[in-house]
Amino acid sequence: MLDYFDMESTLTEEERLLVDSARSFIDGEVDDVGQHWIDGTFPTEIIPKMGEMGFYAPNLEGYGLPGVSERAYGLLMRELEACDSGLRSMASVQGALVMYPIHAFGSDEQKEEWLPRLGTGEAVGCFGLTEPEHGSNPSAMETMAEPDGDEYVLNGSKTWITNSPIADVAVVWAKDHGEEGTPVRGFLVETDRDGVTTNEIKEKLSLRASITGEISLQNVRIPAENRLPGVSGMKGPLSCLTQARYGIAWGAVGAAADCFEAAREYATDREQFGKPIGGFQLQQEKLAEMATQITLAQLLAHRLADLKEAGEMRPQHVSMAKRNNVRTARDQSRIAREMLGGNGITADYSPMRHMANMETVYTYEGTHDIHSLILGEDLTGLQAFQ
Ligand code: TGC
Ligand code: FAD
Repeated sequence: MLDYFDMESTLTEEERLLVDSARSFIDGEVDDVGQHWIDGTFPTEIIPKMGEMGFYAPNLEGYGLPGVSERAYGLLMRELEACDSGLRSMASVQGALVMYPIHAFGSDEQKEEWLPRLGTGEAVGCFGLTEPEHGSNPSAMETMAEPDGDEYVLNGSKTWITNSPIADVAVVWAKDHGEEGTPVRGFLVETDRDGVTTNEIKEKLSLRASITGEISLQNVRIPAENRLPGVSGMKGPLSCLTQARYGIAWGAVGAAADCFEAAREYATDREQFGKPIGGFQLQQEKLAEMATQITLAQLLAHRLADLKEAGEMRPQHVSMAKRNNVRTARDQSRIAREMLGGNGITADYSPMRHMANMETVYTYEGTHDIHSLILGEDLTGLQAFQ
């Protein structure tokens, strides 16, 4: 993988081992991601294998979790997304969006019940924040939880939920009508409860090797102890997003670097006008720009890891890195596709698949625009969302 400034030499032994094991896992276990992408399927047989490898929430401690460095977690996301954004999404949702809130805000019973099973991939989780009418502004959500004796009754609908059709448990964010001001709270909802349906959203033209669905909740009764006790308000879901966005900032580097390698290899092999196309100045300029932009994104990800390790990372740092690195991957995958000519539009090569995936990655976990506004507010003190 492109490493122009030799950042790999700064990795610890543990981090290097994790990169190597992720690469050999992908080579050995992920058979044909291009075919899954065409078919619109996820290779579900690798879900427990990814658990065995310690790919879910590897940066968390306890409950059998590896507790690796934040950089190692980022590098893992990079390796997974170099294969396909669908693999990184699987790990992001399970680790950062389901296990993290249980770990950070759950009761001891919730942690003991779910973290070991989610960590091994025996159980699959999903994260329900977005609603049909409330995407970028989730604080306007309509899903509600009404207390009724020692239970809650949930009503509402969530959409665009990664893995909801195959999930055993959903972390559902809803307004708690039992509390003054109806603050947003997290609820653990087992998907086999009466009143839960999780229809799949089919025929996506992006992130095809990932399962996406809705969560419909109609008078769903859950025990009151299924509420996450440790957090109240939008801070709950938003702090999960910070963890996942950190992984995306790294993942985008992997997707872009994979496109770069495909373009470089093609440019040295493919001949036109009697010589490899890589010998023409126009193609060299594209490779030079691609390598530069990917290197900048990679350096940003490494610095973000330093800040996270030191406990100095702010959500706005993550916004800048997610925003920049995904834009880089989106732009550079398109240039790589272009360099492959007609072959570039087939699934035999990765750039167009990554390019299509990046439309989702540019949109989820806060759209590019929303991250501009988060940065704009931080830089001016003036809020421009409304
Ligand atoms: P706001 O009033 O700004 O803040 C409310 C409280 O939350 C705190 N906070 C954060 N904490 C941690 N991390 C963050 N990123 C945080 N952002 C804000 C804040 O300090 C405050 O705390 P406190 O103690 O004062 O209460 O919140 P708001 O409701 O006005 O939100 C602003 C906005 C627009 C930035 C936010 O809603 C936003 O980020 N919108 C984008 C929505 C989004 O990203 N949705 C993602 C859905 S999940 C998904 O896409 C998964 S894809 C998974 C995959 O397949 O990989
Ligand atoms: P909207 O919010 O309606 O935005 C539409 C356009 O308006 C965008 O370009 C946006 O940038 C712009 N816009 C919005 N507000 C402003 C503003 N104030 N100023 C300027 N421009 C603005 N969600 C989950 O909860 N869990 C998941 O697991 C999950 N997985 C997903 C998987 C996929 C494949 C996809 C596509 C999405 C997923 N999402 C998930 C949802 C995702 O987070 C939302 O799509 C995203 O937050 C944007 O919301 P929206 O689609 O409703 O767009």
